[in-house]
Amino acid sequence: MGSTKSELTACTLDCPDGCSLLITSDAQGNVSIKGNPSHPFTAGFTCRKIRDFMQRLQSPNRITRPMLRRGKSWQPVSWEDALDLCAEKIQLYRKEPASILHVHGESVKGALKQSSKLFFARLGASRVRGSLCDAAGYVAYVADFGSRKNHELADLLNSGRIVNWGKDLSRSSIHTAALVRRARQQGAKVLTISPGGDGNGPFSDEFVRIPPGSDRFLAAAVVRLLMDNGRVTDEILSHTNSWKAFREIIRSYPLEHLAALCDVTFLDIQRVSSWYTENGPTATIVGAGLQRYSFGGENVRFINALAFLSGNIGRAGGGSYFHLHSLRNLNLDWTKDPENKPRRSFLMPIIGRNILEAKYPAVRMIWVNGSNLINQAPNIHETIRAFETIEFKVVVDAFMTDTAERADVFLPCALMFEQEDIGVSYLHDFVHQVREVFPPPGEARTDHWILSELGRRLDPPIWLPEAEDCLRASLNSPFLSTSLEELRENHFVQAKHSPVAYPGMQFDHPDRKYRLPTELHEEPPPPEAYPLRLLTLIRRETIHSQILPEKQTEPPTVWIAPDCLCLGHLDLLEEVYLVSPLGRIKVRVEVTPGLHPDVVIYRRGDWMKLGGGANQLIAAELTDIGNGAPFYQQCVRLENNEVE
Ligand SMILES: Nc1nc2c(c(=O)[nH]1)N[C@H]1C(S)=C(S)[C@@H](COP(=O)(O)OP(=O)(O)OC[C@H]3O[C@@H](n4cnc5c(=O)[nH]c(N)nc54)[C@H](O)[C@@H]3O)O[C@H]1N2
Ligand SMILES: Nc1nc2c(c(=O)[nH]1)N[C@H]1C(S)=C(S)[C@@H](COP(=O)(O)OP(=O)(O)OC[C@H]3O[C@@H](n4cnc5c(=O)[nH]c(N)nc54)[C@H](O)[C@@H]3O)O[C@H]1N2
Ligand SMILES: [Mo]
Repeated sequence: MGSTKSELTACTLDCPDGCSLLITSDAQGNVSIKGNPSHPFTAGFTCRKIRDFMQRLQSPNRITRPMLRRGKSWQPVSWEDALDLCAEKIQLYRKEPASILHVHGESVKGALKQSSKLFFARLGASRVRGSLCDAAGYVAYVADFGSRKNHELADLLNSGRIVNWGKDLSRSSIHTAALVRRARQQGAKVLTISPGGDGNGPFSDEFVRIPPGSDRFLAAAVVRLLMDNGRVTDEILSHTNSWKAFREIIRSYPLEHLAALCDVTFLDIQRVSSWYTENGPTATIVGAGLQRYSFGGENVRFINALAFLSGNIGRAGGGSYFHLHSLRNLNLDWTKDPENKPRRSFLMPIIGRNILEAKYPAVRMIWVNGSNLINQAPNIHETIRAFETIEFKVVVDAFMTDTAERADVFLPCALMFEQEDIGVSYLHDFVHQVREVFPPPGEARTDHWILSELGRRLDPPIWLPEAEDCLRASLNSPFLSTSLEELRENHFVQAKHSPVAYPGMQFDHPDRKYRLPTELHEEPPPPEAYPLRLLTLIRRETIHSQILPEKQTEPPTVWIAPDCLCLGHLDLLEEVYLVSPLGRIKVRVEVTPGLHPDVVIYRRGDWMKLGGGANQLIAAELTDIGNGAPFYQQCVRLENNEVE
């Protein structure tokens, strides 16, 4: 019998909050995971995903031995045999290194996690680019501001008004939600703009409901009103170089037309306008949902234009918040190939099509770590077809996911709390020591160990730096002043950044000026047979597709509005299918008040093999900028029986 033991570590899930954690194991072996009470940002609380994480580490469905495909079944093999086979295949394919494709997902954050990129860069293998997450929004910000920076999040406490454009505060970031709550206690007011049906009720004073994908028209309408009322000052205009072209676009749209495009009243436009011009300063929070559209980048750029032209950028209490780059505070030069070999790249949002079309050379081997790409990228069946053309497929994971299922070799990885790393966040500026609190179970190993062992088997070998050296090199950043030893001692350190982004409206373009967007595209109407928009949103209790198989027992639930037109012809007591031109999924329908009538909500990440997999229905396309995935552009219908 041991005694109670507490250890500090940090979360490496793909979540903005990146919590500092206190893990306590008692004498009976019970483990509790709590937010670190002495961490300035985590402030002693954390979310359900973490509190339940031991269930994931200890799941009976977790796989902890390497396995080799034998026809339709799997055969456990030793690490020796598994790695020898992988080495033999890499030797074969490296004659044409572009025939090897490395897919590294978004799911695990951390410095050491980046070492797989170095391994495949040294091989000269093909890589992925673009993103399934926030690329359209991110690139939109860079286009506007010249870089991607937020105010320190606590600056929300200096705001008089906060406009939340579609971030689900109740689910996606509980620490942002807590700060918004505190700001409201101090008198700030919050307006949420979204298609409704989200968890923002308790965090908002007012709402404007808009149809999906129409934010840019609402923002443009408010700008038009500001212009018409002479509210755009010369002082602000002196900080941009693209006013004339922008003004022409806005002038070419009458207010009534813009109002019709986002289905709001003149009063709504006035209301949003007052939110940006009275009782400020006004902070703008931009969610990731509204950039998952064909014109997702444009949606974000028009919102930013409104924040800028109303004088709410570059000042305390103002600012426009979006995801930051999670690795911005580290130095990752060590992940670059010293020889800088040329590499072919594949676009993540259209990866299936890209693989199928690849020639000279075709993709012959794929290595996937930290990604459930078949489940999470659009058009599952195309991605599967692409997988099937690849001769040798390796998936490093801990569960038999929709992706792992289709591998030739499955390699079991260590998970969070089972490996040392440096933790980062795409929201706050703390950098954390991540401790190995539990030894990896069975034969599970870290990605770094796996690739180091594989590299030494190659001829010529590929040597990865020791794990400690990767961590040390990562800390050698202009934003940090800590050694690895100090970080291990102190558990976290705060990177140095200005608390207000772009003070004095000095932007990061070479001429220091802000860039306004110069195009505004109208939204194509939905095809007649598919009148509803499919919003595949996050779940509160899990991250992405990391849902335990033992918990996926029900058919997926979808939510529609009480005034959804489809209710006229749908019998909810019969079987209901969610249908797009790409396929159909049997679902359970629930009605939720407040949701826009043109919307179906599906909480994403459940597995196709267990009856889920919304990406079966979603077409693989690209967003206007940034090579993101316009998941929410997808139109669908609900029906009882297949229409011939
Ligand atoms: N329909 C639809 N799909 C979407 C989106 C959407 O809006 N709509 N948005 C998406 C967004 S925001 C994102 S960020 C992406 C996320 O998509 P992915 O990056 O694919 O994320 P996960 O589903 O979490 O899959 C990660 C896998 O890595 C495994 N894993 C965990 N830790 C480790 C480790 O240390 N090593 C290795 N080798 N594996 C590990 C997990 O078990 C899991 O199976 O997909 C998105 N997909
Ligand atoms: N619990 C949990 N937390 C997570 C994650 C998770 O899987 N689970 N994933 C993390 C990751 S990687 C990401 S990217 C973030 C995503 O976090 P969010 O940005 O909150 O992401 P989504 O759920 O994709 O979409 C959020 C909201 O967008 C709104 N929305 C949809 N379309 C529109 C539109 O056209 N206009 C407006 N104004 N609003 C719209 C919807 O109302 C929805 O509530 O969350 C992170 N945090
Ligand atoms: Mo994401």
